[in-house]
Amino acid sequence: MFSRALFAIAALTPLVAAHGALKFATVDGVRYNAPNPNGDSGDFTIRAVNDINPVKGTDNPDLNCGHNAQKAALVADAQPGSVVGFAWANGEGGTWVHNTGPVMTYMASCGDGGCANFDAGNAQFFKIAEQGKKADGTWTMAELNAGPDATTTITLPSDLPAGEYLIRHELIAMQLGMSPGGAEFYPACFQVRLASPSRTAAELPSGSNVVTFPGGYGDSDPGILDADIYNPGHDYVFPGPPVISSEATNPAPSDPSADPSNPPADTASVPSGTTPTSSPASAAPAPTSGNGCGGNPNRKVKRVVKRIVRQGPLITKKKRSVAAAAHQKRVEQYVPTVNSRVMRGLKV
Ligand SMILES: [Cu+2]
Repeated sequence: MFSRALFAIAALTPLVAAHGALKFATVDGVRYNAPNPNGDSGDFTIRAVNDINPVKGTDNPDLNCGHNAQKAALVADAQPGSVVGFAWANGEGGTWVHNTGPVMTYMASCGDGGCANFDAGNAQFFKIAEQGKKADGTWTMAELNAGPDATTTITLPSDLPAGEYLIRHELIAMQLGMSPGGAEFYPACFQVRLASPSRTAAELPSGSNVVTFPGGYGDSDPGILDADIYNPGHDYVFPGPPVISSEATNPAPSDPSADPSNPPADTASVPSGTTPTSSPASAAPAPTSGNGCGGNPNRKVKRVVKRIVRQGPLITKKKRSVAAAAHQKRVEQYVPTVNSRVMRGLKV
């Protein structure tokens, strides 16, 4: 009994550090803490989740707002064009570890009843921002690796009807995304009240701009199943609907960097002040040895990962944590070798 308990703790500890949850959001610099995962859901604006593990599978009901997400009692005040930041923590409240994959943000009207009573299963989500791979080859998600309170930021649209909205913010950690079912989804829902729009338009997006979760993604969609995710020359394709067009989320036509035929990956990114200052030598994805399931897997790792992922849907939750621990051990074993080769410019 005793040794079994010890084994369980030993097996779980690195996993706790490897995954995580939304830690807080900011609106124009005002901070709104998220409830602790599994903790008191109390008076918050962010919906409480009860698990720091990733949501797996695009038909999973928890793809909506996270594991067993509970409605929050409060809403945060926001303005059209407000800058909203998101900080993620690992399972111990420390720095987020994953660095490969998209950061996407959706909104949905909570309707006349307000967000405190709103069932997100019915939410008509439209995408307001997608942030992926940057010109230097690193991902926006990696900015979260800078420290425990590092944020990524987006700008709210300026032309939505006034009212209460769910902001569904999502990281997809893609380090296992080269195999079916490997993508790790981390969704979180933040309840805001949006003041009157700064421009007239004030209609909710509709039609093909709108999706539900689950429903908005498929397991083999580009950007969710992506064999080339670690290929430096690979153009990442975001899953889900297009980003709605608005002054706030698209560069004005006069912007010389704007190219309508090739929208920038960092559509709604604004400087957050927490971007790590990186030397040119660190332009490649940061080595993540000891960081749980991150890193640049080589073929051997890919094979192991493939096998584990294949087992995923068939095995029980308990067995899954054992399989994940085995996967992690193997990744930790191989990633330092692969990274050191990558750093020295050798073939992997
Ligand atoms: Cu993880």
